[in-house]
Amino acid sequence: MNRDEPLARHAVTMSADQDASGSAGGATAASARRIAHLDMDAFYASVELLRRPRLRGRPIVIAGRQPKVLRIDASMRGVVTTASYEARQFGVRSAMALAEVARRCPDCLVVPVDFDEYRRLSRMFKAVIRSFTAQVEDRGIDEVYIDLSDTPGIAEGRGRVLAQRLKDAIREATGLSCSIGLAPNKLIAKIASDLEKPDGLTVIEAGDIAQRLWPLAVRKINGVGPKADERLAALGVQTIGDLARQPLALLLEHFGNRYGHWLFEAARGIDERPVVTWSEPKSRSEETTFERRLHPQRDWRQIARVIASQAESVAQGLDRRQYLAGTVGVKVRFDDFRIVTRDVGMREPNADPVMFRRAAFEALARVPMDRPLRLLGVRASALEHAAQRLRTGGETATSAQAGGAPAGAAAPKAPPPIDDLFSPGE
Ligand code: TTP
Ligand code: MG
Ligand code: MG
Repeated sequence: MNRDEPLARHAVTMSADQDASGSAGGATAASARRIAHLDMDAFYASVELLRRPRLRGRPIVIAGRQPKVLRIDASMRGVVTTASYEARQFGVRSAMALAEVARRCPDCLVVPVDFDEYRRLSRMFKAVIRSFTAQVEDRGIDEVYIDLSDTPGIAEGRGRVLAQRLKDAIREATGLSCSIGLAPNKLIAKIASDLEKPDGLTVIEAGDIAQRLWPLAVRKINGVGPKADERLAALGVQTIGDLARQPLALLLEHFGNRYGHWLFEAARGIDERPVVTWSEPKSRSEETTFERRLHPQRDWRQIARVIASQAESVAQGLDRRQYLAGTVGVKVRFDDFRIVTRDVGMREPNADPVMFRRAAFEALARVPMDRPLRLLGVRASALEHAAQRLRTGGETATSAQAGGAPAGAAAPKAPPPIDDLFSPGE
């Protein structure tokens, strides 16, 4: 098989969106659950202070890519990723413009961002948590949900003992502090972890809801954004307690069926979402960036070869993991950085390299090739697990079988002529 020599970079991605409303692990009774939300304190800033101990105690913000630490000045552009707690005393916050920081806190220092280091510490603290239990749901670089219901020691001191052990182990391994909220579900745990930051440990049980949650602003509920907050304020609802006093009918009238019901339950601290320890992949893709520009006509054979090989490889990667795709598409980036994508729906979800190749060529034929290009990619989406399709009685049982030769998929639409130029194994 020909190599596609001018490759600069080649990337394979299986990307997943975590879906916390899935049905995994819903067996435990809601009342019995002990769910922790753990969030690192001033995460990027705290990581920077680990290696710049002389800055401890000073107001700092993390922003920009400049080579060194600078004193804030009103001419600086950009926004704050996070601020140390010392800087927060001046009202400095995430997402604030540096010019505004200069006004509020003229002594603030600006430390450059180093994502690699934050990712390294993120992996480190999550590994510590996983040494306690595998029931961990990743929620981003500095936070997780943990289902501690079955973790040994959870019964001691309403769970405080175990939560403190977690905090101590993280501090020992990383030098960083975190805040933990421990509650019967994710909704309350998330609110709780924020109540005593930094270095907090807050336990809320079902019986504490009225006393602990109801005095708080409705905005503290993760899921009440600025718009909902505004509309609730118009109804005279400021606190979670105010919300709990609203009749269901009124909430349904103003917020619709889904969100209205959700608000009604949230105010009462009801949330049955499980801690999801794995995430269902949503797509798989391969992309290749070329060192030289490819001409849409002169380099057509190479373009076709790359697309064919990417399509086959994406299909094989899915097949190995027993996934089927309902959609296959291509991505083209032209030399002016314009990106065009085109998707083709499969008649039946499958992971058949031949079908993928045809679909990818069909998609490619829809891309107006009016310029030289720099990147080609194939992406499969609308994924489903082969086993799921068998369970739900998908008629294409044969195409869903793992590992075997692809079979039984519906007859393809007429493929573009280029398709037959490149049979597998050329
Ligand atoms: P957060 O956990 O929201 O904030 P934090 O850890 O800095 O502070 P807290 O003690 O209140 O938890 O976000 C985690 C990191 O994500 C934060 O350190 C920097 C980054 N981040 C941004 O880059 N932009 C933002 O707007 C926010 C909110 C966070
Ligand atoms: Mg944090
Ligand atoms: Mg966070």
